[in-house]
Amino acid sequence: MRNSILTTLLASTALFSSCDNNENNTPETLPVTSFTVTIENAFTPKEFYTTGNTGLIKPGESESFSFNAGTGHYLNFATMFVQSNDLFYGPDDSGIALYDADGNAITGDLTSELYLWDAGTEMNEEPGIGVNQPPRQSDANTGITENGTVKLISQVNDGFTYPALQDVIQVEIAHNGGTQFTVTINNISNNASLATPFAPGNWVVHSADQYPIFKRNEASSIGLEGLAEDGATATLTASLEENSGLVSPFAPGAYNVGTENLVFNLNGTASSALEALAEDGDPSGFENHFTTPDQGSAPAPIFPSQTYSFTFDATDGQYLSLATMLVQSNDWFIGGDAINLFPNGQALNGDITSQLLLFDGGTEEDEYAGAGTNQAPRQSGPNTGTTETGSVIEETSPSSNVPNIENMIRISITSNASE
Ligand SMILES: [Ca+2]
Ligand SMILES: [Ca+2]
Ligand SMILES: [Ca+2]
Ligand SMILES: [Ca+2]
Repeated sequence: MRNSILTTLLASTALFSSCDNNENNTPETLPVTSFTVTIENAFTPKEFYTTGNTGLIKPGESESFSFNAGTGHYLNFATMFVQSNDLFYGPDDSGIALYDADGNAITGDLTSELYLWDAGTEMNEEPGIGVNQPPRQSDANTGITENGTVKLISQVNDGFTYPALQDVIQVEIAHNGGTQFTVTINNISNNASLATPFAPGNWVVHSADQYPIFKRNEASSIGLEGLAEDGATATLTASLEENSGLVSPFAPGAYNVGTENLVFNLNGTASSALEALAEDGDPSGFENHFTTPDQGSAPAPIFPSQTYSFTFDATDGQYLSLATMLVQSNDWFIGGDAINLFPNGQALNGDITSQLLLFDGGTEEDEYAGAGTNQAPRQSGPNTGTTETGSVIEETSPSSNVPNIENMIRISITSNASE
């Protein structure tokens, strides 16, 4: 109570004195300015986690691709059976789970999970013979339009005989440790009843109940049509790339206003309060928090386009420090380290995103963002992960899928007139 009376007295004194004559200001009569800070999750929503391409794989050749993936992730891919009109090899529409029910990475031969699919976009001709199949057609997208749906070739009665899948394609997956996998597609069709190249294709890592390339018994997308008829992947690639990438919430965080940063000590050891904030999004060890999204009524993380906001009073000579966990990490947080609230004596106003940095709390070993088993969305409980005995440092080399700060978060500050 005494504090608030004092503040009011100082504020009114300040108002009068600033009206009178600024040169008479003493530290006790500095104007009090009210600030509102808004923190917005600026990630662009994405449907899938990561994606890439495969090239032409001729009989006897192989191609490998690598990616990071976490529990809950699935692999999907498609590559054309070139000696056909619109057939392709790939897993079922919902993909292949990359971890088993116990959370162990899958490894080994995936061939038994593959199928030969008919995209339903071009009338089938006899494989290896048809004049509208890529080795013989006059141009791309040549053939009789089918207006069908994507079906297993075993459910298409076209009267033709196809080489046994296991004589044509063999796909293996290796777990390289951590969250990294390598998939190898082997074209073994040299000794099959019909040898065929595999055309350039697409792969994508996604979540459960997603159908990034096609859906069984539904019409093919334009992108899949290009892949399946001509190995023309540009459209599907553009669509998958636009819809793939890291997306992370930000967790409830902490701030302080004063002459020094009481939230984190750059190059110092993290406090237990900061450790909980950075590893588990728990700011309860700090005096000042922002916990409830403006769009909600209870403490929660903010998802893309959601915001936290908080208001405080400050006087010239004071600084704002804050921290909010990048949830798809082990102990990374985005922070402001003593942001001057009165640069050149003027109250700070506007977008101050450029004053934020990504920090590593130095308390837990880092995994690939969005995939690590010990990161908040996937870990078995708080404070789970390999202990790191480091300092709070700026994280200048995060995993390659982490966007620039301005594509993750936006922070603005509004200063109101003196009270
Ligand atoms: Ca067809
Ligand atoms: Ca064709
Ligand atoms: Ca770390
Ligand atoms: Ca952890």
